[in-house]
Amino acid sequence: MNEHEYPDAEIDGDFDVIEAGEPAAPRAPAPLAADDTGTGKPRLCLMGEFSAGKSTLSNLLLGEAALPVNVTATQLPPIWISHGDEAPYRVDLDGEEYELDLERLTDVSVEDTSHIRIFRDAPFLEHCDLIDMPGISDPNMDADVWQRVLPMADMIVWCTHATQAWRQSEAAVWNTIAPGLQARSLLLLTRMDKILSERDRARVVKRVGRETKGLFHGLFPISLTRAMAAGDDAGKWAESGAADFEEALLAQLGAIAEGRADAAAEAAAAATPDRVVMPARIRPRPLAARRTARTSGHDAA
Ligand SMILES: Nc1nc2c(ncn2[C@@H]2O[C@H](COP(=O)(O)OP(=O)(O)OP(=O)(O)O)[C@@H](O)[C@H]2O)c(=O)[nH]1
Ligand SMILES: [Mg+2]
Repeated sequence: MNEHEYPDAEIDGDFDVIEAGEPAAPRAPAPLAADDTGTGKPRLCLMGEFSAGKSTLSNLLLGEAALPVNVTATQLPPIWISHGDEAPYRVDLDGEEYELDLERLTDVSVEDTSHIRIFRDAPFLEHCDLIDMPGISDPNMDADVWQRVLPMADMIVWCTHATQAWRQSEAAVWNTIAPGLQARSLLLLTRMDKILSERDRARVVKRVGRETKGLFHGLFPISLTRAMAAGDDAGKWAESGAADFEEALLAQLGAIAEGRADAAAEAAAAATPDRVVMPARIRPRPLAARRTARTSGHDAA
């Protein structure tokens, strides 16, 4: 919680606010999707209702606008952003890849596109791949558009609009998410700056905390616009709610990456006995064979 901006939520012992504790141990690394091009990093999906702040959050994390500004108001497929400077491309529903001119993103057919891959040199992308999803209940957007990318997620940051937070439509979608993935994910209450009284801010945090208890690893109220405007001002960054959220997010991504590393190490360890046993089993044979041959030779001599 942010002690500068939402003190009530901390002081009043009545509040049932979910705090981020130790990063949840990832239960199993998500299987790599067939069309994964494999950076090997955890994949963080940004989800929520349309206009909840997903793309603003993506820009905040990257420190730059991921896409040209002229396309922000258009219907876009999931935008999968990885570290690097490769050329962007579009992946269709069969996994075929096509060159893409980002200035002509508006021409992309959402129905025929699984996702768009773009690459940025942002330090945040050293921790994970970021997938900016279209809104879940956008009336102009079929649910398939985000559902087909969802199996690739290792972690979700769900953005919910503080002034109308955690609607039934959001809860209904969240119910379809695997419990292990839920437990690794964070809930972000965006647009906290739109709630003017401290009491009302505390109230919404309390209510949403209660309604989502056990469904997320942590709940974080934030003003994305104030976080954007904070620049290098650490006080303003913390006041916006961004500092606490960033810390929890990086801890979760670290835990997921470690889980993957552990799983890879376990797989390697499981494979090791075969590699050790095989030569040991094989080696004596030629030795035995040579001895037999020598023996036979000696015997023969
Ligand atoms: N005041 C305020 N405005 C915000 C905040 N977060 C996002 N916005 C604004 O809300 C509008 C929509 O934000 P986006 O980031 O585009 O939302 P989105 O979830 O990506 O929307 P879709 O991709 O259309 O589903 C933009 O004008 C943002 O500037 C916030 O915390 N406070
Ligand atoms: Mg968006």
